[in-house]
Amino acid sequence: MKDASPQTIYLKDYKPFGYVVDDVHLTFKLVPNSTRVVSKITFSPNPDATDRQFRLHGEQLKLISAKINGSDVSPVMLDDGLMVDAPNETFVWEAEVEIAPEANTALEGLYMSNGMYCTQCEAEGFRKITYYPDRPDVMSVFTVRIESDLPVLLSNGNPVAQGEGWAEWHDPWPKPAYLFALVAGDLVNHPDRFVTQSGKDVELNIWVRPGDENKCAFGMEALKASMRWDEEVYGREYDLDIFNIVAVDDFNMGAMENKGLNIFNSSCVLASPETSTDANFERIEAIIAHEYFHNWTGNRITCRDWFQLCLKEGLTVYRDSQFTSDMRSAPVKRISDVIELRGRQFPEDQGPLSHPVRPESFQEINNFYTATVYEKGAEVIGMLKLLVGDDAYAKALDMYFDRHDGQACTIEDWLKVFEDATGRDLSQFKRWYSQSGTPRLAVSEKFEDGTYTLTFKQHTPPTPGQDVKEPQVLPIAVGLLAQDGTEVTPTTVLEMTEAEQSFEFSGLDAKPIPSILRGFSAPVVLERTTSREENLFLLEHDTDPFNRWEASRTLAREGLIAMITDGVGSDTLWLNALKTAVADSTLDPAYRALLLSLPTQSELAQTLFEQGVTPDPMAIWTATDTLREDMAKSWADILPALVEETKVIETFKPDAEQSGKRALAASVLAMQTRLDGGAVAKAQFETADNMTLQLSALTCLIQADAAEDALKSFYDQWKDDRLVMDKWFGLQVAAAKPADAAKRAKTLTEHFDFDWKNPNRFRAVFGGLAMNHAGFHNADGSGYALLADWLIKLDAKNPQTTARMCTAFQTWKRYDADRQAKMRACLTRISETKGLSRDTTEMVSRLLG
Ligand code: 0A1
Ligand code: ZN
Repeated sequence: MKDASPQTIYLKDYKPFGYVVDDVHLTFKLVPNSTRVVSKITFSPNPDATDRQFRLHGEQLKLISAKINGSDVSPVMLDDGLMVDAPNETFVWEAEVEIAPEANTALEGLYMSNGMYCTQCEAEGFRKITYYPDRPDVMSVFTVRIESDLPVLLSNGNPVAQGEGWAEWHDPWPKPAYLFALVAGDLVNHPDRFVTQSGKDVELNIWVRPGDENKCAFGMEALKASMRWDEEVYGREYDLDIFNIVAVDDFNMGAMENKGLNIFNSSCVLASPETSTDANFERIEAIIAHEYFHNWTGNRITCRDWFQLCLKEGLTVYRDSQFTSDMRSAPVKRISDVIELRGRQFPEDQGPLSHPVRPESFQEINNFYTATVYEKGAEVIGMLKLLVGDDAYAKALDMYFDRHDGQACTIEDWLKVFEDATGRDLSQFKRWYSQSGTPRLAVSEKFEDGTYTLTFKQHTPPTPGQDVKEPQVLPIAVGLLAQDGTEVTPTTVLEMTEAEQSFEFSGLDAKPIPSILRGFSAPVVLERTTSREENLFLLEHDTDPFNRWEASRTLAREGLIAMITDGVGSDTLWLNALKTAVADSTLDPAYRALLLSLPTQSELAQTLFEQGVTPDPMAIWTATDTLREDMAKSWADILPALVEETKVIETFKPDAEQSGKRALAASVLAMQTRLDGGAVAKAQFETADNMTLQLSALTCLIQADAAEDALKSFYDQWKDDRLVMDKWFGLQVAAAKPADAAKRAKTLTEHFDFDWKNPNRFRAVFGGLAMNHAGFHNADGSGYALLADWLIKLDAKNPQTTARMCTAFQTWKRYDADRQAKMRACLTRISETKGLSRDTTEMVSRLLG
């Protein structure tokens, strides 16, 4: 059993395992509550290890028998596994254990979902399947036999044989246990084929529950596009005869890159125009790519230990964002990524959960699948590429694949490759992996005798366990514009390494207007008081699409802050400038939709907090609402043309072009709804033939308090579609008026279809509540209390999802004393729950600091 007594594991304590695994044979006799797992594993002494203790991980297993070289042994049973005397030479370990997949609600190890057996072994789930050295640096070839009456029996690698009630699979590529997978179920497949660069014919399948087979085509196209892209851009080819994807309804995360057998949360693979929004399609394409790209960055080259998680995740997120940029629009993808980074990673890095991209200790590794490891980890790769240049990046990656194929590696190995490929010393750059917190970058400027000087000062505030920070390497992309809007200095990457550093641009006729941190070239907070005029100028003239958007975003944020703190009205100068840009039909509609998005209410709360003002969630909500109202009123005259321009008459396609139009149309509809009370939205809701249009109309109707009938008819139409019902549950809470959000969430938890043990459904309601900033932070504390009640309830069934959802409280120290006291009380109440899981215990204790 996992127990709640916290035990901290440190990076510095890494030691290799005493044995290597030569091969693994597993036989599964599948029975819902008494599955037998028979293992036969060959171990040999590890020449790189000194400690020859033979200790295997194992949790929630009933040991039936254990043998070494054919003779029974009696291991010492431990809390987290077993230990036994083992020979100092090659030997065969055999064990039989019994497990209960049907009773497994934690969704880790082998579990059941709608009658289907499936596995989730990352990070440490394999130890719930059998006794094994469940650590990523122990890699082996696996042969698996599955015995079950279910018609489809899958595991990793290639199929070797099958008969009535059994199947055998062999994976020739050595892998760590976290990449093991097994699926057994009554499934149907969407098949296809892919011929690799070198002419290898690969069978592809997406396996789903009967009835879902019409929702696989898009995912299959995304898979083939990913396979082609990885060949063309990274020179990486697929390496098995078959690639299977399985959709599962009950899954804690998005998807999992098990070798040759990816398992997906059904929400991240199933798609159809009627049931999925454009955003769903884009996300599915990205996740399929992400999991596929892991075949090289994660599987062929894996992590030595879990502290190195960013080695595979940061790089693979970086690769999937490159893929999306290539498939769609690069500026739109960059802006969307930065919105995400600021929305999820910055709050994490600026609060009690802040940790380095490569953490140095943990209690429960599942708590470190974070925005910092993933998204900041990807930013670090992007900076590295910017610093060394595209050619050197390609050379270093080739060297990485050549040098480390088949190995379990560290960040040191990764950086060494770049050092060897470029001759650079990356020791200072490495601080990006060890220092937590978001650096703040102040800028001042000077113009004298034709020379323009930019002086930067960097500073990172203290974070838990790290009071003092050293200067980091910051690539700062800068361009200079003349007063007439022409670019006098194109984008130049300045490499800042000191705490304070100046850069000169000479030979200029007049003082230029700088465009700093183009493309968001480093994940920092830029502290620069740019005048309103200068931002308006950049909104009109910047050649860098990111900074053009950023100028508008800054004006929006500053305008909203002034509305909140000084009670002034909306910034009409900005509204007019933005109106011109939004009406400009030469600009990509998707980009214009992003120009129209306002800073989130949580982002405004953080800005106020940093300015020493205690954020009042209701005041933030009101200012945002007022601004939206003013926007609608003052733009009424351009709406008809935008409606015309964004109409899609062609057959639905979830591509960049159509989805961009629909994204802009959704913003336009929101404005129209403010003007007409919902008439156009109602008509759109009734005639929509795709989920994007249906849902954007429903959102508007909810916000206009005119959704009662629509919600009912939506329910009637979609009550049998789990994924669409998740939207129905989530939207009602996320889009509710602040005073109604917690009440609405509570009512929905009493709904017949509220299956709280399904992570997607639980997240729909409570993720929706956490997303409703003013609703969650309602002064009466009802949002906090409701979430705490449910987290306590869920923890007993599913610790992983519970712990992740505790992050809703991560910004608690921003708010007033009364709200802080209420949130602290909730966290304390959770922490005092009897039998609380290790996952949630660690999370809550970090949150409480
Ligand atoms: N490696 C997967 C994500 C993942 C991580 C942990 C899981 O269970 C604890 C499940 C999936 C990815 O990056 O997609
Ligand atoms: Zn990943």
